Amino acid sequence: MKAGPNILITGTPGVGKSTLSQQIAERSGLEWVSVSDLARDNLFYDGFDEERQCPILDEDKVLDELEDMIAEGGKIVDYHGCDFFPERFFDIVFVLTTNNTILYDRLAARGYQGTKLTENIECEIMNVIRDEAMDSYNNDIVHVLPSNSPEDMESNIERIILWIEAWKRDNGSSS
Ligand code: DAT
Repeated sequence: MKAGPNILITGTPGVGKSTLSQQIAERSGLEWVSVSDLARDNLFYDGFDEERQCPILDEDKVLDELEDMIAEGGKIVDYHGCDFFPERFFDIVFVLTTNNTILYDRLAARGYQGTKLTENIECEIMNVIRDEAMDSYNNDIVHVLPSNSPEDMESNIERIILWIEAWKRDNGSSS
């Protein structure tokens, strides 16, 4: 039996995935798995993207590493992409979205500039990750959540915690 549900938190960089994932992990006891950190710590890279000045993710190595974790259950996986995970990995998918002027300020504060900044803002305006999630998973399990303010963050945390508790009740998990 799985230790808990497996949850995917996705969205454009800066929408609040890691903040939300960390909070849910603290409050629920589920384990937060940041795919970016996993890749960085294990050097799961396959070359370097000169244009974007960032390493290219080795998706196969990431998936190999995630396979056992997902089988165990109770994982909150956070990544700014979602089409390369097998559909069976997740019980539910949350796509965070942020108003583009707010996102601009967050990414600028993070030091993003030039193409990297505009590409990410365009990604959000064009709903790229939302559409990717809708195309990759059963739409019944994909939920789009606004993440503009601390109030949004709090209500998203509460909503997801309630969902986790319901999942545990329905699946007979005592933890
Ligand atoms: P991500 O992991 O999606 O890249 P993050 O969790 O690092 O994003 O958040 C980026 C910054 O924005 C960080 O300073 C926290 C802030 N932030 C995130 N979600 C927010 C929200 N709903 N309201 C206010 N600030 C938020």
